[in-house]
Amino acid sequence: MVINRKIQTLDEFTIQQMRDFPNATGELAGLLRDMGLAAKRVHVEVNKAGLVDILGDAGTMNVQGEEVKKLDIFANNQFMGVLRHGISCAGIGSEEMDDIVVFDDEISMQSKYVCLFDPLDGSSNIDVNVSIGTIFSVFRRVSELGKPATKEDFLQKGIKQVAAGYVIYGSSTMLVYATRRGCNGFTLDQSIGEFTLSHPDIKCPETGKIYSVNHGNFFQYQENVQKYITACQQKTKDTGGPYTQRYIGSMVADVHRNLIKGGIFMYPSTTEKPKGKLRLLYECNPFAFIVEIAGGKATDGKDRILEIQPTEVHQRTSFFVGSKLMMEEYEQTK
Ligand code: P6P
Repeated sequence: MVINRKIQTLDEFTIQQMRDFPNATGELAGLLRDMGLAAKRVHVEVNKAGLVDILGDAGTMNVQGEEVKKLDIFANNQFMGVLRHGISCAGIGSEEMDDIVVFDDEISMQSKYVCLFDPLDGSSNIDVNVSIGTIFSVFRRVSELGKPATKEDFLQKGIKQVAAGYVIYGSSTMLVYATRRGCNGFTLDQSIGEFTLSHPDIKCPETGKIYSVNHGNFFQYQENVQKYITACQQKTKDTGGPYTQRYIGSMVADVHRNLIKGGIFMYPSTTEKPKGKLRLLYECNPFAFIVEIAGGKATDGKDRILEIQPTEVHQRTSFFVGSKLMMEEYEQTK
């Protein structure tokens, strides 16, 4: 019987992926579905956030008499909650939590995976209605199953990720995730309340004409970075340009646009932030994995992001990510 599935939901897609791997236990597919469920709940709140008068500011009571939580705390609780109550995750690391949170119930301790996430990146942009996002990274544990997850499970090189993804709460809400089998995008169809496959097999264009960087920090950047930015500004039709500068100040939105259209995103180290601003484990590693799977590159300005050995959960790094040829042009700028 041929079933004509024009619209494939995230759940159907992850189950199909399992069918292609008969020995798969379904834990990773289950974890990804859990992330999709939390994302739908966050989507609802993010899209109400504009109605502050009804909802009230964080810390106040809303019209229903419920305490209004800051959206990033709300998002954190949603993602941590679905993972804690699922059967696929032994613990989490979050931008909102000082240290890792180990799930020490029997079922969670048997789980193969741990997850790190930034539950709501760019949340300062909510008040001005700019797109924001969730970023997540999944590792297979290195510690013994049946026992509590350990710090070593989280401090693995990015190359060891089994999956990584993000949710962008924008003009539409999309969930994009990558495994070694490819990178796929799902758009939330609110008429059925499901993420549906809208961007199959995403490939990052080998080159592009968009460069994304905060020009306000220009004179704090290292000389080679300044030279590359100036070269971008000097591009003409004859030298592969002209380039356009696009910087939203919300990493998920900037990197998503460049992943789809081609481009380079840079958050270099500065004199004020010599180690960079962005977090390695739950911002740069996941995007580096996603963009590499899609054919792009990601470095800290010198070394491949995915080869960096983490030493702490919240460590920062400088970050360059995007189209392969644009990244190589940057790397050749001395
Ligand atoms: P700046 C948002 O606060 C964030 O963490 C990323 O989403 C974004 O790319 C970056 O900081 C923007 O930082 O210093 O340019 O405002």
